[in-house]
Amino acid sequence: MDIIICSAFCFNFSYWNVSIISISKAIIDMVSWKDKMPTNLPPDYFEAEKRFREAQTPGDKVLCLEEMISTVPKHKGTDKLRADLRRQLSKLKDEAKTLKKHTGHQTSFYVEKEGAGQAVVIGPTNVGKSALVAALTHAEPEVSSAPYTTWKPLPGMMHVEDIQIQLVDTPPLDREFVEPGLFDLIRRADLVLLTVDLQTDPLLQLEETLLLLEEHRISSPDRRDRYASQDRMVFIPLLILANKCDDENLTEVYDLFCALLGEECPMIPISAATRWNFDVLKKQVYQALEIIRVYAKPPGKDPDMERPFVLKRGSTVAELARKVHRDFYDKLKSARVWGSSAFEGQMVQRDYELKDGDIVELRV
Ligand SMILES: Nc1nc2c(ncn2[C@@H]2O[C@H](COP(=O)(O)OP(=O)(O)OP(=O)(O)O)[C@@H](O)[C@H]2O)c(=O)[nH]1
Ligand SMILES: [Mg+2]
Repeated sequence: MDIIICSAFCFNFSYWNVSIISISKAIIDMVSWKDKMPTNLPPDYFEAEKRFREAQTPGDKVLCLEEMISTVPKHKGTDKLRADLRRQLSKLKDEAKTLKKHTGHQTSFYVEKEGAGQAVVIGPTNVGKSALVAALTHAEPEVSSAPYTTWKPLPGMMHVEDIQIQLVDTPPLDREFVEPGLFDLIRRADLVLLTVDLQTDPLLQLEETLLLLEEHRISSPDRRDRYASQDRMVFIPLLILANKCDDENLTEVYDLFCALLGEECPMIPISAATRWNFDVLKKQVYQALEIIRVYAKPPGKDPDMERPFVLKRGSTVAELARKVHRDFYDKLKSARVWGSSAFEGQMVQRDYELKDGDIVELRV
């Protein structure tokens, strides 16, 4: 087993070495673009560029680069920049393909994001991660009282009101042995659901798991102030799920657990077995993802209230337009908003910040 782990590590290391060199080269190329950049790039471009720099894998970098390209205005002054970005994109796509071909084991830890956000369910063995994913989605992971049952990630979609959020069941996160690739999976996620077993020393489980994450430079934004150096740290929103809270006696245990822990992290008591408190869990997952739902209304027609557009909290009318269609983003003149605006159907500009539940009519 030691030999397998060791050779897996060496292989990983040599892969990351190559990958880090090519990613660094991509960043150096990006810096040299900066000198020639036209001044009229929108703020979205710089946000996508920031995410590009922070992205950990070629696949994630591809997504960010595509976003950057979509935000560059089309005119003579940006021709060179767009060509350079496209060249980088095709290089990174090749890299992502090579990674898929050569790292058979790691690819099972690359879970394509679907729905409004990806939440990974992590924690020590036997805390009920698989039971939770099975109870909240249509996925069918194996649930067993035997430890170390799950050995690869399994995604499922959880309905929350009118949207779907992806939950990913994962193998145990344990100091003895962690599946290679699990930390990369966590780093790519939008939300971490750290699960502990309320019936078996939850405090120790929580502390151990947070420590393991920290050792791999993963933490939550609430804990950001603790780190003098935040170099190469990834901060992902985190909720603690205190599972197996099956009856009233256990809610007392939960209260004690909260008292011991202080106000530190947002925590939800639940029971995968009885499905208790799932409504609260869903609401908090939705809030922690920091997303909003916006409903598009074609001019002169009713809004489509069945399929909302999901945007990051703080998004503007222009960002909605880009989600609807690239042409809308380019040609958008104004919009009318029902919901957060001062009066119904108020005319607003591209930079108007939308709120959850808004109905928007885009005018081109
Ligand atoms: N009483 C009780 N038992 C639960 C609950 N959730 C899960 N279990 C039981 O806990 C055991 C472990 O559940 P799993 O879902 O397989 O645990 P896991 O965290 O996925 O374990 P690994 O795959 O080994 O990491 C099973 O016997 C489940 O039936 C719960 O809410 N209450
Ligand atoms: Mg499991």
